[in-house]
Formats: sequence, C-alpha cells, structure tokens
Amino acid sequence: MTWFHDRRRSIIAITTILLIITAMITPLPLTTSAPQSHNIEMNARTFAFEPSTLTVHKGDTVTIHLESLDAQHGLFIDGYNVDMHAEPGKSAQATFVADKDGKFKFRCSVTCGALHPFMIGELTVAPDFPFGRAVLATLISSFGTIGFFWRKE
Ligand SMILES: [Cu+2]
Repeated sequence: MTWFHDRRRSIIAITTILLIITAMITPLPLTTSAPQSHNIEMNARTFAFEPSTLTVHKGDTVTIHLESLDAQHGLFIDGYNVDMHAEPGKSAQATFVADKDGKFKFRCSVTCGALHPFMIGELTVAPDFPFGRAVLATLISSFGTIGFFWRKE
C-alpha cells in the first residue's frame, strides 16, 4: 500500500504542510525582519529616566543621546557594557548593536543623590522573528514526521 492510500498519513502530511505555511505567513504583531536603527533621546533627571523603557529588536543598531536636566547622571546598560555620563549642557551619546535578546536593566552610573539606586529603567531586546518562525516550522515538521512514520502494531 503506497502512502497516499493511507488516509491517516495523508491527513498528517497535509496538516503538517498547512501548519508550516501558516507559521511562515501569519502576520505577527511586530513584523520587522530587517534590522533597524533607533535614535533615542533619553532625558535623565533626579531620579528617573525618560523614557524608562526601551524596546528594540535583536540586530537593531541603537543610538542613545543622553541629556541631563539637572545634575550629573550616567547611563549604564547591564549586559551590554554601555556606559555614558552626561551633565547639564553636556550630553553624551553611545551606539551599540542589540545582539543579545532579553530584558536588560539600565541604571544611573553616577551617584546623584539619595534615590540614585532606584534610578533604573529597562531595555527589552525582542528576538528577531524570522528565527522564531524557523524554530516554529521545524517543530511542526518534527511532530508531523513522527506522526507520519509512527506505526501502530
Ligand atoms: Cu545617579
């Protein structure tokens, strides 16, 4: 009996192929495949950053312009080795490639007062989606293959 006469196998093969196509073409909420450049104007004041959260995609180039509105402040990003110092009238700038995905705290790196330890924010580096889709497609085809070759005695 050839495979296409086997109803169970035909259903599994067709379902698997349809699921893979769905995984590849379904629009995801943040569909940016090509790396982007971000120019971020970051204001620092005692004791907060504005904005306090940043979201980019893995592979993006990020330039942060740090402007201080009152005293000397710094901006250090955990896990990225980015550090810069600014004081009023003397802004600082740093550029880096967001090559690691995950959530990274950024914090003031100049002791600026009582609440300095709480002067923090968060950088989110979202995984790049073509990779996510590839992982999904691989998983679906693995399950499909297992289903296809599974034999009940
Ligand atoms: Cu500080």
